[in-house]
Amino acid sequence: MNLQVQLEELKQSTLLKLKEMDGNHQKELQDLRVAVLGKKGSLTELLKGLKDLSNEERPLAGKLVNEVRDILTKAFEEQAEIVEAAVIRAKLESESIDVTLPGRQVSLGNRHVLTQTSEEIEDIFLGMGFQIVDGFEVEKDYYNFERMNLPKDHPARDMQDTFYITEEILLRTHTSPVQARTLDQHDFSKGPLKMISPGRVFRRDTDDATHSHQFHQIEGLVVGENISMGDLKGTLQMISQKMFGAERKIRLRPSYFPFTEPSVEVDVSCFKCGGDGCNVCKKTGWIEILGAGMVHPSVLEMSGVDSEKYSGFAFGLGQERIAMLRYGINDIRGFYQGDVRFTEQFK
Ligand code: FA5
Repeated sequence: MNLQVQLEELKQSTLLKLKEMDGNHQKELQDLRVAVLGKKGSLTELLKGLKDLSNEERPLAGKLVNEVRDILTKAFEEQAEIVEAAVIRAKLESESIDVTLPGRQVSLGNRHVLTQTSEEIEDIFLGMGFQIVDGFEVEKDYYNFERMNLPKDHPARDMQDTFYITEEILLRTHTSPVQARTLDQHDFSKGPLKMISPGRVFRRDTDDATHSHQFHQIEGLVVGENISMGDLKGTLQMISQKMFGAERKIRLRPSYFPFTEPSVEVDVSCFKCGGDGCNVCKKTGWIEILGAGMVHPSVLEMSGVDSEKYSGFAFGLGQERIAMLRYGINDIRGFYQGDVRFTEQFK
């Protein structure tokens, strides 16, 4: 058969088949493309016939083959678009969307109650012109004890045994070492020092409802000229009222810390029994929340601060105890267990 006729037949029959293809013929369309335009397809076969033609006939026939290939390639592309659109249309028609269905609930986390408590306390102090200072959880024995007036053989070290990294490096037992580090840096010619420092501390304590071997404190330190015990009491009273409301009472007990003189321990009336005595407050009616006192002159002198000219007060409060009092949490271990039934309550 004449090549020209064969080409025309191939073109017509392919265009006819293409026209009949719809959304159900994606695979057939692909197969037909391979069968006609592919490496071993019909058009390629016809192309091979060119070699049998005379020199005069060959250019014209070659042109014809190219024309048919272009027409068919374009037709395949157009039909592929039609088929694809039909597939999408069918899919859209078969899927019905119920716009009245409620959306899927996204579960959002929240900041830990200890973080919230710490931020609230920080806000109160920022409002009073305090700066917030960071300390080191892994601290030198020197800052944790010696600079706090607790030399190597001091018996009060026994109250704060801890985890040692080496003989000289330990996990800090309180946030008080930040006092010494900040005093070392402060330039008193520019005004008094007023800082707080929140952070994690560690002790060799036995865990129970109100004690943990790892907990959080906020250190406070004010040093300047003419700072007195009255300033300390006023500051503590203000914080207690802001945190616990007017109905909760506080009491100051004489106490002992080697780095303050005089020293006090501050208790708040028990949130559970209101002061009658229960298992949470160990039948005393009070829960201790912080230790405080007037900065010991030796602590000032060790930082090169003239203790004749400057005086100050310091305090260290337990963040967990504050949160327990505020939210009526009766077991400190809840803070660290990561149970969502606990954490979700503080959204
Ligand atoms: C101190 O740690 C002193 N550095 C506080 C201080 C600072 C006194 C500045 C004077 C001047 P104390 O060991 O009492 O003191 O601890 C302070 C607070 O941390 C306590 O009142 C209590 O609220 C909390 N606390 C102590 N031990 C634990 C524990 N094992 N678990 C949870 N909270 C604790």
